Amino acid sequence: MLACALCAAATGQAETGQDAWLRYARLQPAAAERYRALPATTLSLSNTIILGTAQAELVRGVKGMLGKTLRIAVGAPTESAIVIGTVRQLRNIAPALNIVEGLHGDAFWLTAGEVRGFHCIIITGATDRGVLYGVFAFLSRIARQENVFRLNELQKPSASIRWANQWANLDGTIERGYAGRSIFFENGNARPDLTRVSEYARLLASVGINGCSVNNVNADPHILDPDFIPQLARIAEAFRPWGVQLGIAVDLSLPKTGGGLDTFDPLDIRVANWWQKKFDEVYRAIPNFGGVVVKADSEGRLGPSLYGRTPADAANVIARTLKPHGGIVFYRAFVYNHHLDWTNLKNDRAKAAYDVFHPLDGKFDDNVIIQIKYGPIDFQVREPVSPLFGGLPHTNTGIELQITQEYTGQQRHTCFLVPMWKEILDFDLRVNGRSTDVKRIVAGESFHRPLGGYIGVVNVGLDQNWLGNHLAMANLYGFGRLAWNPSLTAKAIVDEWTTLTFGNDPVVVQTISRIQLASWKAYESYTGVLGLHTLTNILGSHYGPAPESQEHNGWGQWIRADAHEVGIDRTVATGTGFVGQYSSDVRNTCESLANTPDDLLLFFHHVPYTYKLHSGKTVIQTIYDSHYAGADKTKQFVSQWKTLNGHVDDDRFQDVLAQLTYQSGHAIVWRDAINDWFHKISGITDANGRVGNHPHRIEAESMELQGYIPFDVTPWEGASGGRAVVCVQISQSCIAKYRFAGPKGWYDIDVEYFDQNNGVSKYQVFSGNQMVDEWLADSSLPATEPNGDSATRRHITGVALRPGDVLRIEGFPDAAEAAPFDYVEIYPERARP
Ligand code: GCV
Repeated sequence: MLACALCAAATGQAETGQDAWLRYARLQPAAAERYRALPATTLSLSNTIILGTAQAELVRGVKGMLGKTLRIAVGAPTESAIVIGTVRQLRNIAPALNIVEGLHGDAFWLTAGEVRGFHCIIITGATDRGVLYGVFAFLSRIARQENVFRLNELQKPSASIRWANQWANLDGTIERGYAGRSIFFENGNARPDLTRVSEYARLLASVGINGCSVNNVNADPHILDPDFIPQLARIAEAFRPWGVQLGIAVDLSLPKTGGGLDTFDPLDIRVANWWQKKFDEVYRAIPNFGGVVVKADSEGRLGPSLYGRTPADAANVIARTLKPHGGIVFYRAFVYNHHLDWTNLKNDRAKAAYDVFHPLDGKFDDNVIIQIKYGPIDFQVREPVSPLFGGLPHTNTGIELQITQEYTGQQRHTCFLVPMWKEILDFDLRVNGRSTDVKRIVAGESFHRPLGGYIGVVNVGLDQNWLGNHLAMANLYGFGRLAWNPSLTAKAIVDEWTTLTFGNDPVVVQTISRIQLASWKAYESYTGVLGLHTLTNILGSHYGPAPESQEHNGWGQWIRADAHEVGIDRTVATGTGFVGQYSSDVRNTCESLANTPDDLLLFFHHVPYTYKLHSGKTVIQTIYDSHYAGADKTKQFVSQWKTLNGHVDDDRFQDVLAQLTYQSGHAIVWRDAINDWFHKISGITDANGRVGNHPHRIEAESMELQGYIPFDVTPWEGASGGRAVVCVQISQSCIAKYRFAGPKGWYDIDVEYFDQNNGVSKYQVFSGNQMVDEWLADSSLPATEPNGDSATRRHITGVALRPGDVLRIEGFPDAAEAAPFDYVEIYPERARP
């Protein structure tokens, strides 16, 4: 790998992450030697557009990895070749070939055999798209240095629906997108240059994703304007060579709000006709249009309830217009009232989806899929499986997973979600006392449904590495791989991804896999444990810590923490009754306090802080300890990553180092905010003496201030002691001083400051008259105030201090950012608290 890194440097090629896992990096000569017998020709059995793409990809991959340019041929072989084509074409040309059974839909088969007397490698599938997937699998094998000569590999996707959703707005912004502007839209139109869209489709196809809905589910009415449909057609054209079908999200009120009708009642014939006419227009422009996603009666979106109609009425009216063209309606089960009365202990948002959809089971047309978020709340760091998966045996269902890390660190934190998705997919809902795990339900197997599958909310942006964090791309890769084969282990997936993305060096693969596999639980440990959700600011950014925001509002993400107890009682016996939505087997587990697993305890039960878990520890001590352990884990990620210096290219090494370093600082912000909050509310001290006790910490407000003034941070837990300092001197810097009193030696210094997105303050740190560090607060965190979203840590190593030395922080405000900071920690080198 070192050689490869040098190679990239020598050719001046920066590793931007744009090629993601499709880098096709040159193999070392010894490894390349294993492929010397590869045929020199690739022969396509037909010249369709997708087979053309597949053949070009084969040439590109082989050229990249082996440095050889395959000869391109179409038609019948005249020499040994890598043959690509559908089964039908293969039968015509090689009737004697014994073709494997079971090649349907998007399945493919990699094999070797005689074609017209020549020994060939054969990549075939029932459809062109299957062949394309086979080509990607073949190239992946070479990249991972596996054998490609004695192949007999049949691969079938677990489910027919494997879609990406993008929440892009037509103005170019992305709802819950963390990697720049939309690749699809800008200024109310599709982008003139759709190169990134084609590249994205290539990435999707390489992991078997076959559809993509491109606009926000909070849909803009203009998406179906007559002059917008041709623009959608351009996007569909960019997708088509990669076998990705275009979908869009639509607003159900459109017939009224933009269609000239006085109603959008789905049972009004004028409304049905309106949709019919509209989608006829769409299919004229985009014959392979895939379908629509619907968000209705949810978070302020209008829906059928306005007319006393059901989601089935609404879904079916559109489904019938799409049906003749093979289109699908994805109707989202994310339907709930966000004005719930929080004072009523029986109210429970978690019950909403089942309450609305279960009574409609069997009433949806067969080209409707109910798109269900994995848990009953909203993409939290841990939730139980949505009971709705078990409540729709006569309806098609799909699972909605979130690749964009809305509640899991927004790609500023590394959080590999495949282990969580695996737990959800493997969960056995025991419907009617029989084994019914989620992966078989959404595959359509358990209830013999014709359609079903996986929908991933991705939200890639124009940033070169698509998601804004190189390591986060493992989530997109993992989503595709799981949708194809949910039985793959998280380790197998991450090892594959790492090898393709960073190369074959075992040190690299082991180290990155270790970090990735530990990252979800680490994130959970410092954000919200025991089933408390991600304790973030749910009223704004969904990013930093703000536990209080869960409570006392209509959004229903309550944790019901008071001075003595915490958690929601969702039991049938005494609580909201949510547990009753599960089958009796699951109910028996979750209804009982003793049987509920610790990691979901507070999702299902309201217990005293002193309640002892299965682990033997109390709830409160578990909260304290986990937040320390989680934050410590992120510190290890940094040191583990550092061992890869020289093993991965410098560009990505530095990018990831900066990201993990920031994460380990923000994990401390999380740790302290959540622990301080529970400490204050419960009044129970940490048995290990850490919470509220930071021996190396000097609060900014306690320093000698010149120009800086103390500032109460909101919410208070976003700053140590609830306070920070801000520089309110216009066009001047401010100073905070501290006289060091510890023993002479080498020290590390951490400065906890706030990096808002409405200014670029400068900070300088001096020991005596000597500047030891300076930096700009120039990142784009989601905050315009000092709080838990903007809190950031600067780590300064190796500062020589003697008793009496004066440490000086000088802050230079800019625009609306008043060079705020929270505290300084000074500790002997390598003894980070
Ligand atoms: C697109 C959450 C997000 C919203 C999102 C919604 C949904 O509430 O915060 O941004 O809206 O889910 O999935 O519809």
